[in-house]
Amino acid sequence: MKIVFATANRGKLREAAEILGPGFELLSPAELGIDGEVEETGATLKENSLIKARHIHALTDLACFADDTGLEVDALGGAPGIYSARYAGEGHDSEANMAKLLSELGRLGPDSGRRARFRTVVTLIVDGKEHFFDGTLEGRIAVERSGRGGFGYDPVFIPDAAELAAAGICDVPAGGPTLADLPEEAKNAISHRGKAVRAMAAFLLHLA
Ligand code: ITT
Repeated sequence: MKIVFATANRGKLREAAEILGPGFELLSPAELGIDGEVEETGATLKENSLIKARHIHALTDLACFADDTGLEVDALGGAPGIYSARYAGEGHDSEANMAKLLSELGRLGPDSGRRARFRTVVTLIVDGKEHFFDGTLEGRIAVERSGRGGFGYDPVFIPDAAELAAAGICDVPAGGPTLADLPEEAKNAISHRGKAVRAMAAFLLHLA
C-alpha cells in the first residue's frame, strides 16, 4: 500500500519505513515535490498532527499520515511538550534544544527529579476519514548526552528498564542506555512512534 508520511524530518521517515516494513510503500512530501512545511498552530499534539496530515492530504490523492511528538519533563511542568522542536528558538536545532534542557534541569538542582516521557500522536487520513493513534515512552533525562544513533533528544533520554524488558531487551549497561545508544530496531521496538505507527499499520491491514 502507498502511503505518504507528512514530515520533513528524515529521522522520523527512516524509523517509520523500518516500523512499517515492506508491505507499505512509504513516500515523503519531498519525493512528491510537495513542500511539507506548515505552521504548527495547534494547542495540542493531536491538533498539530492533524494540521500536518490535512496539509499534505489536500495536495495528494493518497492515504497520508503525520505525527506530532513532544518530550514532557515533569520537573519542568511538562515542558517542552508541544514546543519541543522550538524549545531553544526557531530553527529545529537539536543540539541547542538539548543544551537548554540540560541547563534548565541543572539549574533546578539534583533533587528535582528527571522523570520524562515522549508522547506521539499520529493522524491518519484514508478514504476521506481521519483516525488517531498514540504512543508513549516513559523514561528520564540523562545528566549528559550519550550515543550517536537516533535524532532529536535521543542522546539525553534514558528509557525505563521496564520498557526495554517488555521488548525483550535486558542486556543493557548499568544506568541505562539512552535512545541514541540503542540500535534503531531496539528504539523502534519500544518507542512512542513505534507504538503509534504499529497501531496505525494494524488498523490499515484490518481495513484492506
Ligand atoms: P515534522 O513536523 O516535519 O514531522 P519535526 O521534527 O518538527 O518534524 P515534531 O514537531 O513532531 O517534528 O518534533 C518535535 C521535536 O521532538 C523535534 O525537535 C524532534 O527532533 C524531536 N523528536 C521527535 N521525535 C523524536 C524522537 O523519536 N526522539 C527524539 N527526539 C524526537
